[in-house]
Formats: sequence, C-alpha cells, structure tokens
Amino acid sequence: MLKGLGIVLVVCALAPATALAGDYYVTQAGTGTACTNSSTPCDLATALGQANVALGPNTVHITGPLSLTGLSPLAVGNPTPGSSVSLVGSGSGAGGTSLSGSVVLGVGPGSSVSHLALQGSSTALVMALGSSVDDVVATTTGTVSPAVVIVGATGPGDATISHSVISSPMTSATPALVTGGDTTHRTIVSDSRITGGGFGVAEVPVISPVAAVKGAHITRTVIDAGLVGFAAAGTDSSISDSVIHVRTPGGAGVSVLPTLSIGEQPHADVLQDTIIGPDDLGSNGVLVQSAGPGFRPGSATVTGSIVRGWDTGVNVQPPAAVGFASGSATATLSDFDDVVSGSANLAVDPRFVDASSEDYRLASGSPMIDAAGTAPANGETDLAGNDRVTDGNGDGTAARDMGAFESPGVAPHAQPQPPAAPAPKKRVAVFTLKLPHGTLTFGNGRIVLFNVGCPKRLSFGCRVTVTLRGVVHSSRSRTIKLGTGRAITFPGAHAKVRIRLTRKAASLITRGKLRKVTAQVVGQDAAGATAKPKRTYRIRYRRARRH
Ligand SMILES: [Ca+2]
Repeated sequence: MLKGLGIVLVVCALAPATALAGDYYVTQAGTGTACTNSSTPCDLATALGQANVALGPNTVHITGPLSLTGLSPLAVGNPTPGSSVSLVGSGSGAGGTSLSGSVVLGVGPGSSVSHLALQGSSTALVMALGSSVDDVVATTTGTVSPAVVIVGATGPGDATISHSVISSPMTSATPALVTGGDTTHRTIVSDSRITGGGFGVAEVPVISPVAAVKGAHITRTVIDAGLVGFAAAGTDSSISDSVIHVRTPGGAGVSVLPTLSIGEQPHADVLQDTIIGPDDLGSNGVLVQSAGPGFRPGSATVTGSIVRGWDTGVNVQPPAAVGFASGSATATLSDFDDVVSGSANLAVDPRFVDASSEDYRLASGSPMIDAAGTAPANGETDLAGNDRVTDGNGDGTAARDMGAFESPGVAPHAQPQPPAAPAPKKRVAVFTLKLPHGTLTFGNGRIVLFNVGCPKRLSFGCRVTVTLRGVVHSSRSRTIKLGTGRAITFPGAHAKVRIRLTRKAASLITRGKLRKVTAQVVGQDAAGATAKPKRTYRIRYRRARRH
C-alpha cells in the first residue's frame, strides 16, 4: 500500500507550466492541446497535465461517456503552485466515466474527484490528506492491495469520501479502505458503501512515535466485510448511523487495535449502528484487543446500537499473554444477543423487516423503536435518509430508535377516556416488584422464558407484566418469552415485575392472605425440552398503590 505514496510525489515533480487557471475539457475523442477551449477538448492526461500546474482553482470536465483502460497512474492536483484541481467525470454508473489500470488515480492535497468509476488491478485510488471524492466507484480486482488508500503524514485538511462505493474481492485479505490522519486531520466517510474481503475499513495503527492520530469518522455507511468491519486505531474513531455486516467465522464488527504506548489511547465510538455477525463461536460484535508490552490497549463505547449474531456482543479481550494489558468498553441503550452489562441494554428480538434478505430496517412494533433515549441525533438523518429522532411509538415523546434506521413518527395515541361508570371488577391494583440484586445467567438455554407464578388462587384475576430495561412484556398467560440466545443475563437492578390483579384478587393481599409471589426463570434447550428451573426468586412487594 505504500506504493501509493509515489503518486503524490509524481505530482510534486511536475514542472510548472504557463497554462491559465480555469476550466479544462476532456472527451473520449479529445486530441487538442488547448484544453481550456471546450470546442477543442483534450485527452485526459493532457488536460490533467495542464490543470495540475496552473494557478487555480481549476476544473477538468469530462463530457460525455469516457472509458480508458490500461492507464498508468494519473495525478489530480499539484500542491507546489498552490492550485487545486477538481476532476469531474460524466457519471459513476454505466455510460459515465470509467477508468481502469494499475494504480489509477492519485489525488493531491486540496484537490477532488467526482462522478466517475475507477477499477484497479491493484489500488484504484490514492488520496492525500486534504483531498476529497464524491460519487466515485473505486474497485480493485486484486486481492493484495486496498481499493482506496489515504496517505500523507500531515494535512492540510481532512480526507473526505462521500456518496461513494469502495470494494475489493471477498477473497482479499486486506482492507478495502485504509484511512489516514495526523494530529489534527482525519478521514471522513459518509453515505457510502464499502465491501472488503478481509477488512471493510482499517486505520493504520500508530507504529511510529506519533503522539496522536485522529481516527476516522464514518457515518451513514454500509460496510460489508469478510473478517472485520472497522479496525479502529485512532484517538477518536467513530462509526454512526451505519450497518456493518461481517460474514467470516471468528470475525468482529468493530475491533479496537492497540497502539504504541507513546501515543494517546485509541478509542472508538459506536453510535446508532446495526452490527450483524456470522453467529459463530469466537466472533465479537465489538472487540477491544489486549496490548502487549510497549503498547496501549484501547477503549470503546457502544450506544444506541443493535449488535446481533455474535458469540460475544462486547468483548474486552483478556490479556493474551503474560505482560499484556486489557482495555475497556461501555455499552448503553443497545440490543445484544445476550444482555451486556451497562445502562438500559436489551436482549430482545429487534424484529428487522427481513433479516434473511439483509433488510435491517425495523418492523412495525419493533422493541427497538424509541428505545435509545432522547439525546439529539448525530446528524439529521438515519442511514436511509429519514429524519432521525421521531416519536415512533406514539407516546408523545420523540426518541432515537436503536440501530441505523429510524422508524417514521406516528401521531400520538389519544389518551384513553375513563369509562363513565367503571365496573368494579375492571379496577386493578398494581404492585411493582423488583428482582433481587445480582446477575442471573443461563449458559445453555436457547429460549429463555420468564414465568411469574401467579398463585392458582389468583389466576382468575392475574395479568403479568415484566419490564426489563425499559421494555414492557405483557401477557395474560403466565409465560413471557423475553429472548433467545446461548445465555441471557438479568441485572437485578433493572428488572421489574408488575402483577396486575383485579380488586378482588388484590383484596387477598390487603387482608394479609398473600404476602409474596414467585418469579421464576426457565431455560429451554434447543430441542424444546424445558430444563429445570434454574433459580426461583421469592419476591416481596416493595410497595403497592391503587390505580
Ligand atoms: Ca424514534
């Protein structure tokens, strides 16, 4: 990948020329030499050669379909005279501009490329810090080079990639996109799609004595990767409003790499993402790798995300050997296969529209809707371009949905009108119960059921509601299905049980006939056989109030 550095150096070595700044024109049949005249367009290499060395800013227009193959590296921009070049193709799709070869384009600082397709037998696009691309399809057909690489040890600005498609073969072992940064500049990716066999996106770890390298910011992007979706090594990497889909056993959605201990601690923010794994042993939704001697382990925060199909949702890797150190991670307002400790995390079926066809939008009634808090959105829209913070459940409060997609807002439900003359038997007493503190974990249950044992004598008037981490599960039966998975953990401080009884039933309590009920969690194995109840809690009423 370091061969890409040569592209920028070639740009710098070009001799200054006397061409005027302004617009340059290219067509498939262009043969002129005065490229600033649209009536006598040039070929691409000639136009870029003139624009790169003229005081700018300059724009190279490609008009009409253009297809060039076997290109040697072409440079866009030249920092030496202080000019910038915008190369504007005639479209990234069929009938647009298509360039292919070995290393196809190198984009210098301050310059940009848009509306074209690049296909490289090795790297297709090399970008300097401070350059940008928009509506570019960059593909490599090789399996040993990234499709796109960001290079440059210092600014002058961020490298930005928007509305673009970056892909390498699924048989590739290298990242599709290798990002770059310095102490003040980073790589910014938005509204794009990245496909890679080994890694989707990888940041180069700090392997030289650099105090801190800014991490990539990725938003509203789909990463479809073989082994790792996003390998993060910057001091403030982030991925938000995005989908990561990893397909290889043992893979990871986001992996935070250790860096040299001389640098700042690497950190990754995982915010409002949907991270889907291969559902196999040893895979990790978010992995914080341990660090060997001389290296520093990173940290990760997971917020408002759906992390499903992983052996472990959030894995802070234990020390891999003697002398290794572990990093840290926190998770809040997120949904996992198994409940992860933290604040307001869930382990319930997110109810995607159609996971089998990889449609990870939320179905109507999904428990992910409005479950990720009322904090302001990262950006104005979700991955699909819909408004981000909506009232999706009609309770009158706009809140984030978990995951990359926000459900449309619905009109607040009308407040129920009290009946004119409520029958006494409809009135209820509500008792809020609380599970004892502690953690309850099942290692082999495939289906976890929560049984609240309404005593038989009260079964005529017992309705059970279990509120687990803010999500209400209600049933007239005595069994509530809470989720599936290899294991499920109920942190006691967040699990509440409500038993709604008729007044007649409640009178038994007020008269001291019943002082406690039993809540019971039962594991069920893959064959459907109900295992013995793992534990039974005796639950005492903490308080009672009448409604
Ligand atoms: Ca919402």
